[in-house]
Amino acid sequence: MTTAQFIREFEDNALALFADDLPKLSPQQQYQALAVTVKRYYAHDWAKTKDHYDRTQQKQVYYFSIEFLPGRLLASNLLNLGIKDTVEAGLRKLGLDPAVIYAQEADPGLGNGGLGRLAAAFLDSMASIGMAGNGNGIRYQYGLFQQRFVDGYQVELPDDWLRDPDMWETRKENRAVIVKYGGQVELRPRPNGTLQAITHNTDDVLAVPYDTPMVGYHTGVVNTLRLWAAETVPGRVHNLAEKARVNQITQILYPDDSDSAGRELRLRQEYFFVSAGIQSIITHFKRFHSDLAVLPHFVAIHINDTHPAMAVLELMRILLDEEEMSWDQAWTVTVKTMSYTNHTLMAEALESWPQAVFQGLLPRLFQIAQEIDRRFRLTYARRYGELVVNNAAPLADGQLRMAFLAVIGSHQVNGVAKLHSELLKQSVLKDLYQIFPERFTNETNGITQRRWVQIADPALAALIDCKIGPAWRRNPLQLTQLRRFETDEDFLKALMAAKQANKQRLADLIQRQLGLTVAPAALFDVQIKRLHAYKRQLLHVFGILEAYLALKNGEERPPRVHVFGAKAAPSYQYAKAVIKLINAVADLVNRDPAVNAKLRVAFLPNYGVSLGEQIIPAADISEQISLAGTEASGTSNMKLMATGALTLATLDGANIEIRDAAGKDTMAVFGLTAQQVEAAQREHSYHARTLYEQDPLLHRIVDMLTDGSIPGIASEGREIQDELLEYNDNYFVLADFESYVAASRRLDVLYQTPLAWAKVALANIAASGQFAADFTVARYGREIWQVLPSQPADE
Ligand code: GLG
Repeated sequence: MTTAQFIREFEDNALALFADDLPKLSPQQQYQALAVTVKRYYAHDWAKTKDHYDRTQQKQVYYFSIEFLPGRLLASNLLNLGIKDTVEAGLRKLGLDPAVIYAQEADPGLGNGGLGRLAAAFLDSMASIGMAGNGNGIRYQYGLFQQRFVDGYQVELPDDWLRDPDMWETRKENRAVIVKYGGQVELRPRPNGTLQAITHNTDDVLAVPYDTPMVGYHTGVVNTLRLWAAETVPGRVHNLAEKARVNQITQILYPDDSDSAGRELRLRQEYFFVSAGIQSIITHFKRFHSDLAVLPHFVAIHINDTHPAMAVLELMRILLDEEEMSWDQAWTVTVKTMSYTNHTLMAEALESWPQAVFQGLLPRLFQIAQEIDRRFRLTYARRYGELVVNNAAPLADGQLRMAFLAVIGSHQVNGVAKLHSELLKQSVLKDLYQIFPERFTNETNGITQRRWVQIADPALAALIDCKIGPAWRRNPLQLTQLRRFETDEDFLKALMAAKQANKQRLADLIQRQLGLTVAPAALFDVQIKRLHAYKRQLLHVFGILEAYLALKNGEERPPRVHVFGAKAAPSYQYAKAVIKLINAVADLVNRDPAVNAKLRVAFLPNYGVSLGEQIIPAADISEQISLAGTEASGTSNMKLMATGALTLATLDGANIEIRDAAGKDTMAVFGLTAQQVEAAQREHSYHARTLYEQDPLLHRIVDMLTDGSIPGIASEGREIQDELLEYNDNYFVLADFESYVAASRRLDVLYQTPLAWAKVALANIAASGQFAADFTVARYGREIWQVLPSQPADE
């Protein structure tokens, strides 16, 4: 395609859509016309890919996830289609600014954080390595709330992301299915002696799929993300209240990835996309096969975290009740089809449902769960003893435990980083690990360098091309070749200059958004992730206060800008208190002329994928400071290293593997190890108050929370101080403080020698390739799904 061709098609589409010439349209209309133009460039490949899968009957993966955070798709589609440069040149020729047009697209906030972003990255990667993989989830009408700060407090506004039409989705009315809730189950004997379950008086909801293309990077493969919307069943009488109840199912994303206790609507959501997804898989499968026993040869269903764990029950239901399989056969098929990823050790995130709630909403599924439970106990009690079996069974203490159900109903179970996968076996899943050791495996998370480096940091990408050619764009492992240039001063200087330009852009954004001036020459110290006690943004704040006191004391420090991005779940009071604290400390520091040439704090509101694209390329320091043993993997650690930030970290999650890859001296490591934390917890040997009493600096900082030195945090300061002193500091902030400050100071020292710093930054970039999600999904394919990457035949 030439620029001229593109311009002609773009102008035609604009005219057809809006009956006006391009220059007269609003940027949003221009964006829409551009999206329509781009759609035409992949439409053929999308149809061809589906057709190819049907004809070859290769095995397909269905990735079930209650969250997908794809980010804006325009630039990514252009990049993956290989026409980004051509299109941008065309836009400029027309006098349009590509950045302005890209910004018109709503960023679909259909997820909370790492979990949802990982799911989206996997889809991008599957298409990009030519793997037959689809997403299955929910088309939320409102995404994760938009965050504003009012007087330093988080305020949540609805995210009406569909106000302008989503240009990529296609409504597939002809693929709608009916999802049934409630009712009474009748068991009728079949002639062959088995029982048939029929559920009467169900509450029926129409599930309508919206398909979004997942365009592969230069592969011609276009896979599908299928998101389901709830509607009333046509032709049935509905009053307004009923209608509202149905629409509610897919109205909002739960803004809390760690606490979904007892929420019936959440349970409805889960069954909604699980049932719709499985029904549509089976219907499609039956177009080509008559024997459901061979399902696992053609279909792999992945349970992403526990939310879709009832997929085990729903597939069993269909095989037993609709396909008339025997229990044993249905169970064999189900276990071979399912696999499950655990994403957290946090107890509150291991979903369980009160039996009565589950049974009321999904009576037939509950019967099946009971039968799974009965057989599980019967099969393993003798060998492993009552205690182990009771600890591991799906039903106990009036609860249905979804993680256990997922393990029992899957042939493979994985954690998301080496440490996490080990800890799973020792803690939350330890009893099931005894019974099914062969099922447990690790698949360390990954990221898409396409978005985080190629799109978000084009200057760095171009520099890399200059040295090692463009092959890394296809195969990020090639980045290791950059090591050869660690003594190439000109290159190191160029790297730092590119970083500097990115920092200037972020400084401009901070100026625009917060009215705060920051110097791009300062160290940009970044922590971007959900606000959670275990992630310890509080430790970062304590580090800032340490520097504040030192500067007030006349000490010399290289200038630093602390950049935060974090949303707190609206019901998570402690997290919101920390948000208020960060903003209050920002006010204190930024307004104090005695320190503010050396120390600034910028808390940018509404962190999400798009803001991440602006912050990440500008980071010098990546804060990955969770209490060891609590962060399953982390993925911002990988994104930040890929654009050359140095990691300040505990030995937690994937930090450990990052250090192993980049080299010991490339990371500023501090703090207790997971083992030490576990021992301290087991032996109750940690006493936060003693530390507070013995360490004068800590004492001073903890006191600042309540003595009025930080204005505006009377109640929040008290709450946080109580957590530290009265509740014995559950996340060991005080314990790790001293070594945190020491590690952070080592980075100050290194920054004094720009070339030494640049060398470490380069080592990080060079080692980042192994954390490409392309490799992660290829491993899932080999080890879990038995689906290999393959390109559709070019015809
Ligand atoms: C989880 C974990 C993260 C992990 C992510 C993706 O907390 O450590 O990187 O999943 O596996 N709830 C999450 O975001």
